Amino acid sequence: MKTWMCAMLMTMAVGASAQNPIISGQYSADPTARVFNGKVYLYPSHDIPSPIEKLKEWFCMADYHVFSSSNLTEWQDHGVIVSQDKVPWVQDGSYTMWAPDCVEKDGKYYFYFPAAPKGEEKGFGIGVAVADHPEGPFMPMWKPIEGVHGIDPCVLIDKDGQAYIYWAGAGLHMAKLKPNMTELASEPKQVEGLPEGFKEGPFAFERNGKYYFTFPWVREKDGTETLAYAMADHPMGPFTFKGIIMDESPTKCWTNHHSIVEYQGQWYLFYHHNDYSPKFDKNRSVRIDSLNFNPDGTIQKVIPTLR
Ligand code: FUB
Repeated sequence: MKTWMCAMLMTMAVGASAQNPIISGQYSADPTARVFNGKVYLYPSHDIPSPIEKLKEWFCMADYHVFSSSNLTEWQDHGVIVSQDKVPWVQDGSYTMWAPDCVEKDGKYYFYFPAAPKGEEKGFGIGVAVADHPEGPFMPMWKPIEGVHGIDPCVLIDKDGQAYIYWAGAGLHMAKLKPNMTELASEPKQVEGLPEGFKEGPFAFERNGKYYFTFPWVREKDGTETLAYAMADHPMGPFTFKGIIMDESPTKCWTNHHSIVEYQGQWYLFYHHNDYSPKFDKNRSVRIDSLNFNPDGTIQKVIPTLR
């Protein structure tokens, strides 16, 4: 039996787990964790073994699930919230529902997700689906956000209510969002002050008046992704590079992708490795570890908990 099949059967029987990886019964990647209504909601990508030849060795994702937990141990799967065949602008059968984000503004939940748009041979757009509750039902907009070409959206809402969107295209980009959360309010700007090397998966957050811009970073030729960060006094920088949050994956998963959230007084790093699919790193699984800050606001390195 293939490795992934064994892993799926085993974890389906086990159900929710207190150990890493935290989601069982399906592959999960690119986890964005958000605290809504006193619970942690987890919006990951959903890796599947590809049903089409073209993607047999690549990422393959047809939909998104959302999970919630109040103790970070037992996770409830609320089921599919958005799927490729229900989004009017997404290319049929493209399996490109990559890393998402979800934020709340004025009682509405905005789910941001990248996918391949209809009529385009290459490239990604970023769309929005809107709901009244964090678990949906989410209603996708008719078209992707104009002016945004790329993957891995992250949205930060500042204390004054201004929302910013960050994404990965050719480089990492950022722009202001209009109050409707679905249109840009400023021209996209490249994020500067970051080191050389491949970067994607931006995640921005605020703590004690400092803005953290965190991102997967390949620091060495032929290396895999580390997680790294920069800091600023404003959501759009200028950012100063600070260092590494997590080293390359011990399981040799080429990608890592993360989010950072405070819950009940403790900060956590959500990220992924390929624990359930050691031989194929495009079938990943979400993990959590505690994350701590130094008194000057810099981040202490996180060592992945193996189990
Ligand atoms: O999950 C597909 C892609 O892999 C994501 O968009 C990247 O951040 C990487 O995790």
